Amino acid sequence: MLTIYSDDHRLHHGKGELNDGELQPCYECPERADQVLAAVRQARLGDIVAPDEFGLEPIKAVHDPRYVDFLQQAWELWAAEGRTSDALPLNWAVRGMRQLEPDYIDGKLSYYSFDAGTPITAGTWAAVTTGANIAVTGAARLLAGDEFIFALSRPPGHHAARDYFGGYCFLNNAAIAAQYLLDNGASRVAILDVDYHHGNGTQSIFYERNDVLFVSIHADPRQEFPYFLGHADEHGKGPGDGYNLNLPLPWQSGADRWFAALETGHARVREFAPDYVVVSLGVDTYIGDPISQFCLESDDYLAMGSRIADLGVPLLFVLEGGYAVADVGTNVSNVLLGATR
Ligand code: 6XA
Ligand code: ZN
Repeated sequence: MLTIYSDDHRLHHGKGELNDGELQPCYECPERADQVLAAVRQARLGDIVAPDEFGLEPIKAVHDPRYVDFLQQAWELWAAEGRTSDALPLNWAVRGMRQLEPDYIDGKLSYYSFDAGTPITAGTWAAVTTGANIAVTGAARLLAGDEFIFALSRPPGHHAARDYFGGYCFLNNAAIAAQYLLDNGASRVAILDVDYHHGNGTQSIFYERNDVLFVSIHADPRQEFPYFLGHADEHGKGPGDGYNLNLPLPWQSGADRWFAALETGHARVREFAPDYVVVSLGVDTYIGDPISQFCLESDDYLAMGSRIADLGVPLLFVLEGGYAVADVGTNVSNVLLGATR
């Protein structure tokens, strides 16, 4: 296995997110990646290399160029107003309101987001573009013949859609990698999202396409963030009909229910016969996760990795969520260990 990693993730370090009615310290913090890196080293999972630079083209192949330009400028526009704290949006265009991009930075933040838990800081742009480069470097290595890559980056990506951020995510690293694979020779790519939360961004990006199969196992959106996407009856649209499979589970689901859902997803991926599988690897399904309500134990992640590797297709694991900082390294490295055995 090869891990792609850069210290640049530290450049994104939000001070706070709105949670339980208070501005609380961000769960999505640099220590997460530090722990995962330490665990990958300790488990001797193979070489760790720096990403290559791919510029904005692979990013703009997935995200609206106007959104990408906004992300690039957002901190500068915010700081120009004399603000030194993180940039956070405050209101959104709900039913009956108009979708027009405002001129003022506060309005732009609202227009290009869907929650108040995802601060933009001075270093966010540098961190998220490095994250995208990490994912694309992983994809390029698969195209060159590697079979098993881990893209170790943060912040995560699967909530980021074509033109909005939220859920701690700005650029959709898994989607960018999948599109890069398709643009460079692959015919079909499956994205298997095992994060506790539904990958609404990934689903929406590929919803009308049949060259990307999206399969997600997640907490039921009737109970859990992101609330407004991720139901079982969302199966794709037009040519994409049948190429989106949501497997929502109730709060308190443990290994029995989770692995039963994985079997359903596994069968669908095999039927699709992809050239590559991108795994959105969140371990916030862990019983000790501070923001989640599933009950997987650390040993279950070994079985998860092993069953995913049974797909028999080259794999790119992309780090998503997981906030039990003391255990996130063990849980992620267990998936990777399970997959390499
Ligand atoms: C909202 C919860 C954000 C969830 C982020 C995540 N405060 N997504 O882990 O996978
Ligand atoms: Zn998550």
